[in-house]
Amino acid sequence: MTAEAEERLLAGFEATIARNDRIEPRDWMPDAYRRTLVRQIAQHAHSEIIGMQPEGEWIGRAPSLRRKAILLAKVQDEAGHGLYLYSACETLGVSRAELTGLLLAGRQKYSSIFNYPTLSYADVGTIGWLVDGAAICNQVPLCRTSYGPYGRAMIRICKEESFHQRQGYELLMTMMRGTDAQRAMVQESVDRFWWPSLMMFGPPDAESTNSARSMAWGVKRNSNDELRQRFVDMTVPQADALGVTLPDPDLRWNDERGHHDFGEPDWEELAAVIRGDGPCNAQRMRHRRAAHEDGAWVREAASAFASRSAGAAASHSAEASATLSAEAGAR
Ligand code: FAQ
Repeated sequence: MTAEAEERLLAGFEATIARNDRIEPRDWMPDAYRRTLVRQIAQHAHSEIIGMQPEGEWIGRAPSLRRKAILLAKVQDEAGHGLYLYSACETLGVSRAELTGLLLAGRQKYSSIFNYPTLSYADVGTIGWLVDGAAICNQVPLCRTSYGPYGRAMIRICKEESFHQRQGYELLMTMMRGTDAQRAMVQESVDRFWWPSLMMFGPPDAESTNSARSMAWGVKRNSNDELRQRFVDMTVPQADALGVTLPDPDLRWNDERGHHDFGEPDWEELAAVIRGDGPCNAQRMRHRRAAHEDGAWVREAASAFASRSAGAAASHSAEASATLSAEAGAR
């Protein structure tokens, strides 16, 4: 392609972004835009699939049939979110198998939050309330992301995440109306998950290496710090209604800013978890690898079935066209 032709394509791409229109899979896009999308969407997809582990551990230990059914449905929804996101990524020319390979080789990431253990059943409620709550804050603006397939996947995901958040809140509210031991279990769980939930939004803006470019392209619509603030402002009244304390002595309303002030998360801890040194990184990856290996026969069977069906369809259509030509010849 000539440099002039490429400039024309780039100008068209930039005009689409400036109009806030969507880029679609067959549109021309700069390689760096494609790479950014693959990086972010794949990381998001891997997070949904690895995110099934911490809560999944409690399916067999749910305290009632009702709670078991709710938890099963939630964990299954997360698998669905992963699949929509892998499909969105496939429209950029990279297959789910390749993305899984990159995750297993440690060349792609997943969210830090899933590297923390779930120590009590209250954690199921806290994950719903805080982790899905943070996910919603982060993901509602992504419904307006500049890449069409990602934005459309996010609409459905956000509806389901809102439902998950209410489910978690309802579970915690039920426990808070129970015994002293149940209330203490909720508080202990909130104490452990509060700071890691704030870290889900990524490093502070000044250290966020991708934000400026992603925001200029309309991939991200808000900065990490803006969304973190939105989450804190949204969550404080919910904590009051629930009757739990958020473990931050610096947390207070600031009249002048019209927002809550809050303490600094431990950014060293986030860096360590992203590096692979969090409490459960090794366990999560071990489990993901084992699940991938155990699933090999399903992938083989599905591929064999697909190629047999494709072969049958091809010979059926060859037979049909031979019949048509024979009939045409006879006429
Ligand atoms: N964990 O320059 P930035 C869920 C990495 S889904 C791990 O600020 P960016 C549903 C980042 O990749 C949760 N790594 O990066 C659910 C980058 O490294 P790279 C997942 C992190 O992309 C609920 C480097 O640090 N959600 O919860 C994290 O502009 C319950 C520098 O960071 C999404 O993926 C982190 N927390 O902003 C499921 C949402 N933060 O890639 C089950 C979509 C940063 O250059 C149960 N993603 N890093 O090597 C996003 O919005 C963005 O990618 C951010 C990071 C905001 C996560």
